[in-house]
Amino acid sequence: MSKENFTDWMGGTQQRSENALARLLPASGSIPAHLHEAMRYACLGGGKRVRPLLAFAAGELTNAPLAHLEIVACAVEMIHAYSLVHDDLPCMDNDVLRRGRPTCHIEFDEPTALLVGDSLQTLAFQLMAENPITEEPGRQLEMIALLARSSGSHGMAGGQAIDLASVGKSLNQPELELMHALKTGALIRAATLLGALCGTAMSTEQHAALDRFAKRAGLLFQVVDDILDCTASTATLGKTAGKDEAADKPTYVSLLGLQEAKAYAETLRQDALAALTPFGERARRLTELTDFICHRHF
Ligand code: GRG
Repeated sequence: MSKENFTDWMGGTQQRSENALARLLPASGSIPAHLHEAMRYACLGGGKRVRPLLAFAAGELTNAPLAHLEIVACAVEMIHAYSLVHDDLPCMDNDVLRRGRPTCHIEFDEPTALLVGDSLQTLAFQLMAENPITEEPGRQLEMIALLARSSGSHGMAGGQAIDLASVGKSLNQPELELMHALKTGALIRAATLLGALCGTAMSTEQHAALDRFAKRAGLLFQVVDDILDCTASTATLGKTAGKDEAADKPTYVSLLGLQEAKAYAETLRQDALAALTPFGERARRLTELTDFICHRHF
């Protein structure tokens, strides 16, 4: 178990993820150069890398090799980056700022941004299929299927569809929870489970406990995202602040009010940490990461 403090571990893991992405993305200048440049722009040099961090932290539960973790962390981050590029398009959220820089379709052009999303998504699955990612024979297909289910219409894309359909409507808490469990939660859950699946086998009980953790952590991430959207500045977030209210989108803050939303985040943090109890000291990085997700300012 590493003795590094959390800040050093997080910085080192973010750098490891950045280096792996730079290596695994199509080379700069390779044909079609404009598309490849845009793919690298969408993935490199920004973002908190929460999903890779979760994969690496969960990998500590099962002694997962770093080489396996790099592949699943990058695959999940590519799916995430594609979702941000498509989400920012004029036909969806129509945004011009992402990670403190012009969005992909502003820096490049709309058709290229569409193809960036398509290409990042397929590259993610290519990486999962072409590289060793597990110690257990026969588990690779299960891992690829998990990422596919989490990204598609029963996961992230389905959540986005519900989100687009809910503008101007008031959702109750179970409806809001379902939307976010799919839109944001599914990929966060996949990152966590995939990280652990890179290593030695878990018992059924351990798998269930990690799944419980991942679902709570995903929801916590979203509640904090809603809080930050109405309390933090555009400069701090690196993306346009206050968009949810401006777009009349249902959020935890609009449903519960700011103080209640903060209290709910704290409850989710505690529930997530309680789910990690069976893992003992091995869950140290996941515990620290949960606190980071809860208390972050961006
Ligand atoms: C277009 C299929 C499709 C899906 C889009 C992820 C998503 C679904 C939309 C993004 C809009 C949004 C604000 C979602 C809420 C939470 C979220 C995913 C925020 C962005 O993720 P961070 O904070 O971003 O991890 P960084 O830049 O740090 O990677």
